[in-house]
Amino acid sequence: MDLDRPRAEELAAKCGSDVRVFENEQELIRHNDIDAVVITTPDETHAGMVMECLQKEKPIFCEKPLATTVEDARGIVEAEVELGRKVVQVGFMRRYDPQHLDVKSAIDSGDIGHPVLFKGAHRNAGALPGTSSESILVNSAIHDLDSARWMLGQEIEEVYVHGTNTGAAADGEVLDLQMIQLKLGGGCLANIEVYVNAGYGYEVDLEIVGDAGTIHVAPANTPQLRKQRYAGHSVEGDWLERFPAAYVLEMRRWTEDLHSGKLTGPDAWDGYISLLAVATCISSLQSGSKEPFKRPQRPELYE
Ligand code: ISE
Repeated sequence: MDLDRPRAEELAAKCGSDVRVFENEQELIRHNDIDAVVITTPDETHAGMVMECLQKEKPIFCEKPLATTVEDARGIVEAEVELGRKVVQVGFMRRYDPQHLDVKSAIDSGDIGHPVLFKGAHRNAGALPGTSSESILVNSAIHDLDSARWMLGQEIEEVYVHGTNTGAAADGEVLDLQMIQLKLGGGCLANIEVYVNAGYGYEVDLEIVGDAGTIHVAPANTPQLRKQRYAGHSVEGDWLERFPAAYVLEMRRWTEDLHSGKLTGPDAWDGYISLLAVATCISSLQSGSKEPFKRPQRPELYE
C-alpha cells in the first residue's frame, strides 16, 4: 500500500502476478492473507498503525521511531505486554551493518578492554523540508542513542545537548548541528555530533575507546584512492547508499525469525527507551542544562 497508488502498482508488478495492492493501511492490516506488516511510512503515522497490527496480533516491522511521542511508545509497550509475547521489531538498521557488527564483536570479545567512550558523528547531506531542532532528535539522533546503548551494553543515565544554527541551514531558527553528551552506566560516556546539513554527503562515523585500545568503524565502503597528491575515498549520498547490506540483512533476519517464531531484533522496549532518551535530549536542548534520564522499570517480557 502506498498513498501513491501507481507507484505501489509498479512495484507490485515487479514482485509477481499474485501481489495485491491495497487501498489503505486498514484494509491491508485487516486482510486475512496478511501475516505480518512492514511500516515505512512517515514518522507520525507509525504508532497508530503499530497499535492496529497489535490488535490483530500481527507481527510488525516498524521503521524508527516507533512513535513520535513517549506516551504513544509507552502505549505500544503496554499493549504488547498485555498480549504476552513480542511481535514488534523496530528498524535500527545499524545493528545489522557489517561494519558496526565488526566493532561490536571486537568490544564483546574484550579486545579493547572495558569500553568507556562512544565517539559518534552522524551527518546528512541536507535537512529534509520541515526539519526542526526537535525532529532532528526524533528522526536522526535516535539512531545514535540506540547505537550507544547497543554498542556499550549500558543504559543512559544523563544527557546534555547543545545546538547551533549553521550557515548551511535554510531556516535561521533550526539548530541543525547538535552535540549530544551522554553519561551511561558502567562509567561509560558518549559524545555524538548530529549534523543534518553537512553538504558533502552522508556519513556515520564511530570510534569506541576502551581502557585497552580503541576500535573505529571502517572508514568507507569504497576503496582508498591515491593519485596526483590526493588520497581519499568517495562518500555516499544518503543512508540507502551507505547501508544497503544492513537493510537486506535486517529484513532477511526478521523473516527468518517470523518463521522460527522468536523475534531477535531491536524490540518495542528499545523503541520506547530510545524515544524517552530523545525526549530527555529535547528537554536539555530547551533548558540548556544536563538532564537525568529517568528509566522506567523493564517489564519481564523484555528481559
Ligand atoms: C533519516 O531521516 C533516516 O531516516 C535514516 O534512517 C538516517 O540514517 C538518517 O540519518 C536520518 O536523518
